[in-house]
Amino acid sequence: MKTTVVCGLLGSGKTTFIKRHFLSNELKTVVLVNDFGSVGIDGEIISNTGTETVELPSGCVCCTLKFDLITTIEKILKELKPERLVIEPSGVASVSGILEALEILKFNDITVVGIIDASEFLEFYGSGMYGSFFEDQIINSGILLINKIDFSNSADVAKIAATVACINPAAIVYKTVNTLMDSALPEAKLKAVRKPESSFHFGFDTTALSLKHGMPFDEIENLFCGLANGTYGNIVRAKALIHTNRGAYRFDLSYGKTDIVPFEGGFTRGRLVLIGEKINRISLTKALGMPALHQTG
Ligand SMILES: Nc1nc2c(ncn2[C@@H]2O[C@H](COP(=O)(O)OP(=O)(O)OP(=O)(O)O)[C@@H](O)[C@H]2O)c(=O)[nH]1
Ligand SMILES: [Mg+2]
Repeated sequence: MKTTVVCGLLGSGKTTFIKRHFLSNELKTVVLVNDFGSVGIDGEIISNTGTETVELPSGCVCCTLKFDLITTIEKILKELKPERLVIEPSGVASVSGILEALEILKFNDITVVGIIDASEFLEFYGSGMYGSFFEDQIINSGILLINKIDFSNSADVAKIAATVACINPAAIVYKTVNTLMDSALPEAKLKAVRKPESSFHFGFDTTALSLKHGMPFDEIENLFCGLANGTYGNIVRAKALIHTNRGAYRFDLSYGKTDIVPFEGGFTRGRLVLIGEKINRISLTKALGMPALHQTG
């Protein structure tokens, strides 16, 4: 069985990549998603395209979830018998932690695709605010996409490419918009798992709220403005699937930038998931006029 691990920081484009590259594949594919919220949204987005999707509940795969990851994969192999397994870890997970779990399972046909958000990388990498996250990602990625270059300029993209080449000269690098590559995915099998010099763990807080049908579109749009400008805490990422009074929409906020797109296909219940620091749940639930569905942290 072929295994592809698609890793990258929150909102870099992992789900976009999976939707674009694996869903019309001739191989029987199962996607394992480990989203950051307790009621993940990515699983629903991918399964909506008709692909078998399994969700691994939120958490840090490098720590407590390693055992869960192994048992979930064993179950997938037994029950679904895929020819290809695609894993999307959460945007705060350690890819080497996941690869160690795959080593325990004795997987030997693994490709790691690392997605980098070109609009944020230089600031985040330069400031060191994400510890060894990027080193962990880049040293283990056979293929690297410098994505969201439409939000960046060519000088910065060149700087990112040079930085990445210094950390992992062997990686095959693409510069992309919406993870669109100008060629088919090349062969780049992982030879050995590499651990960064130091480990990392993020102390982010997550919240999930359920949203009722028919909520006014404008209210949700305003809410996302508030989420982007700090009204509800330092929100680094927010995702929602909502049945608004104008139809079903996906709202997607990543480091201050919001995407709002109509959502084709059904989903069970409207919901909003957030990750960040000092999330102000009281004002958030008040703004929505809704009780909290689930809260962590
Ligand atoms: N402008 C622009 N937007 C992009 C690009 N790639 C992805 N996006 C958008 O960025 C948002 C986040 O993309 P996702 O694919 O959900 O990112 P992700 O890495 O799966 O996010 P998490 O799983 O939450 O960590 C979505 O609204 C995408 O449509 C790009 O190259 N340019
Ligand atoms: Mg995703």
